[in-house]
Amino acid sequence: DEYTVAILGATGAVGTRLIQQLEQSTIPVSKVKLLASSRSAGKVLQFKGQDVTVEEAKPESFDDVDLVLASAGGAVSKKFLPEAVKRGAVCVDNTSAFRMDEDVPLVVPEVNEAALYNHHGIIANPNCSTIQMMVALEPIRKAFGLKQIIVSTYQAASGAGQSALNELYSEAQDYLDGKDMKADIFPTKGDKEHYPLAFNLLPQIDVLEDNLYSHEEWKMIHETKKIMLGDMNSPEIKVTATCVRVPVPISHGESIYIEVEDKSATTEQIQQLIKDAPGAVLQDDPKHQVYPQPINAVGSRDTFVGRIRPDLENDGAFNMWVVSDNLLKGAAWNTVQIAERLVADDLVRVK
Ligand code: A2P
Ligand code: 11C
Repeated sequence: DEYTVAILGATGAVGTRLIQQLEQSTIPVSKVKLLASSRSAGKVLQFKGQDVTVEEAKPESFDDVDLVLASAGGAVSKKFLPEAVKRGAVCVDNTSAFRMDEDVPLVVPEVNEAALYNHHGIIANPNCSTIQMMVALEPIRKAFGLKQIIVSTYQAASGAGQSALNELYSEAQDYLDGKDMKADIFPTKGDKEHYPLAFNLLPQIDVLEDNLYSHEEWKMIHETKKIMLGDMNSPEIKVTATCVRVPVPISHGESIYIEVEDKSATTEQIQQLIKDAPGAVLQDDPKHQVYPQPINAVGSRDTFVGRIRPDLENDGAFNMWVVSDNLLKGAAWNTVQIAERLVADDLVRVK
């Protein structure tokens, strides 16, 4: 079989990577449709060296489409993906629109690929900061059990999209030129106040909710439970998160503290688990100052893990540092990887 694949949001920070990851994937593509807003209609992009004209997304755009890869924002997915499913397409959605729906699998292939068998046309790709944490922690959970996760994130500007990344660059330029920095997007587009990110840190990603957590923090808690335990409210693993935007263009960093069930676990065993884990790379050699860094992770599909060390005060507890390209494993690659599994397992059809 060959597939007609539509990329919704093809001109965005994730969309351009979806094109590239699809080009490099094992999926046999007979035709690619690049969809965006009316602003980009007529723009010419390339797929495998061929020109493809971007079209404005409409319900009819999904006639004869087999597979949709979506990253144009939650509202756009809500509007178009049910239309695509109605027309027989299977959608892998990189937005948060459907992640917590009961009949929508939320998948990191290294953790819960089997959940794909229960799809009803839409499969959700988790939030970028959740995905890289899952790649690092699932092998540890399987071997030693997990009681608690305490995570602090250092999230790159590109997580908020191409225009946000552009804002970081222009703020940095203005700062170095001695001008006032203009902030219109960070911490989050729709909010009342805006603050510069360049030469700064913003402890707000997405909106701040009434429970005093940001929505990004909420996602890390509940997506983790749905992916690892199949229940977004499971009490089995306790998770708490602090999410911070840092003036790094690409690749999220995470400081993760875990408490495992099996207190016999050693640092060496955890290092070996990471070495053997699919999608993970151990970069952990303190004697030679080797540890993951965002600038080295850009462009890689892998999740890099280092600084693994036992808590000196609590048995069965460890600290570690995890870095991955938020636009690839955190978004475009995980989405295309899910699509590859759907193709390999003959799941590109709606029940
Ligand atoms: P456009 O370039 O036409 O605005 P990012 O995450 O980098 O901000 O990118 C968002 C992506 O979503 C872009 O490709 C953008 O297209 C697309 N998009 C935004 N609004 C819509 C819409 N109403 N319909 C289809 N695509 C949209
Ligand atoms: C950020 N994690 O870095 C967000 C972006 O739920 O898919 C991804 C939002 C999402 O701003």
